[in-house]
Amino acid sequence: MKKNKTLGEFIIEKQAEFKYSSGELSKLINAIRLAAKVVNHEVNKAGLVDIIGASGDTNIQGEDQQKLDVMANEKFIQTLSNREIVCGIASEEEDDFITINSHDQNHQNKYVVLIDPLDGSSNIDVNVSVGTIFSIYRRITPIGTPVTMADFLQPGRNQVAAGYVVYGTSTMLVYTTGHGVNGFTLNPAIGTFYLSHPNMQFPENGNIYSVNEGNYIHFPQGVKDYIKYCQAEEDNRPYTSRYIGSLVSDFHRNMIKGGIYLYPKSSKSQNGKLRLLYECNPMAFIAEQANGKASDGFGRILDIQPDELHQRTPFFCGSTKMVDKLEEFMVKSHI
Ligand code: AHM
Ligand code: MG
Repeated sequence: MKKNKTLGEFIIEKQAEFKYSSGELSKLINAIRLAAKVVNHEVNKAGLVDIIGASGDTNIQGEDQQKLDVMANEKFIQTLSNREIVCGIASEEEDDFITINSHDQNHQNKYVVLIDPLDGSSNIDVNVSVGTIFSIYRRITPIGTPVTMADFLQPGRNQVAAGYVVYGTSTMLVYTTGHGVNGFTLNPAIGTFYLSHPNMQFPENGNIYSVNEGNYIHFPQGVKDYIKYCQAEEDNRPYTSRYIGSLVSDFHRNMIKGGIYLYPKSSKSQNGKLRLLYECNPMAFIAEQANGKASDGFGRILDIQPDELHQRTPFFCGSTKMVDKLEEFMVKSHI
């Protein structure tokens, strides 16, 4: 493999892998790459808010400072809609989906994008990594007509691409188009993403568990039992506990090192916290493409038929053997 391959080169090279490809999906990934760079630039300046003004303040040019999650939402929507490559966008930040080109009967755009523009944004104030998560489907309604809710409420197994950007110690874009998972690291000096993590794979088993243990008392019995199993002194256990509270970063670490991420339902929130369409489905698709597994505790995340845009689901994702074990405990506690 040629060294120092850029994301731009990789996208062009991979275009041939798609049956019926018109280059539209490549353009779409390119648009996301561009928006990610802009958002990265803003996120990196977050620590300067005390110096240049906090969100809600007026900056030196007399413009209002925007909250970063609002800014990220606008950047992704602008970039995707200006380029006329998608027919609809749904965002965790918006109540309803956005229809693109609804007045132009000639448009041929066939993809819809679902996006969580800045996940884990409460971490920004404390200089901890945040991320962007995206998910792409082919529309199911006829090309040239306005999109409908049905185009967005597809089961995750229909995704044609999904990915995330992690704004961490370095900024990375990781994505799949259903042919494995590849990771690209941004060289901030020249604004170029380079292929740094080809063919990413979850280790089959791992020794890290990531969960907000402060909620333990509210967890279902199966999850409590699994956590006790992780902590027991047997075989290669106790496991290590690592929880950033930023899904993208927790997922990214577990994919590289081997681990499981858990966001169960609790007695406080019956369906957990994470959103099926914006967070769980894209991460589940990436996980499966990287030989990992994603479950709601009893079944495959990608097989859930969504009923509404902002639906939540319990989420367990990571190294296959660890998710299998979690499911075993869930089933046992239900017998
Ligand atoms: P957000 O979409 O409001 O940012 O919430 C999602 C985030 C995830 O990134 C993270 O894993 C989780 O919420 C943390 O939640 P908690 O603070 O309840 O542990
Ligand atoms: Mg989120």
